[in-house]
Amino acid sequence: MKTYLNGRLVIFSAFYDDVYCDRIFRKLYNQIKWLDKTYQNADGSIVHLPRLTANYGERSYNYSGMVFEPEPWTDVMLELKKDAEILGQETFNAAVLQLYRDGKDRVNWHSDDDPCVGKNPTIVSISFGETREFWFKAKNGMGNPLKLLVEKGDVIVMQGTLQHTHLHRVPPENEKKARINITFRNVIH
Ligand SMILES: O=C(O)CCC(=O)C(=O)O
Repeated sequence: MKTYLNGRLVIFSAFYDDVYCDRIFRKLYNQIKWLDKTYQNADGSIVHLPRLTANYGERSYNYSGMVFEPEPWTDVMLELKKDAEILGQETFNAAVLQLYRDGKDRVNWHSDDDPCVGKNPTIVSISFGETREFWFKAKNGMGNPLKLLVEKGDVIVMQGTLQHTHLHRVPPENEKKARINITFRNVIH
């Protein structure tokens, strides 16, 4: 276990072994109802998110003025949620999933400070598949950005004020295979 950013970012490296990771990756890849979401630019053009996404759990997830209705928990998701709740010391009622199909897929700088998860949310992030860079930078521009390499089976706990003080991203990279990330969240309103 390693901590960063004043202990608000905790990484449990290789929490799951390779055999488990490969089995869970295949199940999630095949069972999750992956969505190719689009949004409209200011000029009216339709843009595809540069990754596939899904929402699971008991509560709808509300961000950027859009509401995403969840699919019900699957057995695999419930299995992972149990671990996430132990590591995060929190109960979770929602999950956001990302499927990066290759190195071109990415998520740009943002923070998971959506009002629906309240102040100082604990978010537990679990990754399977390809290793990808995961960057953090302070919203006030202080200090150097932090680059981590997240591998399959790693579990990251983000907590305290982190979502209010920092942004994170998964940048595009060359020649990458697929990666799946799940973030467990507690929606309070
Ligand atoms: O893929 C990741 O590791 C991060 C995903 C993420 O930032 C998000 O779901 O908000």
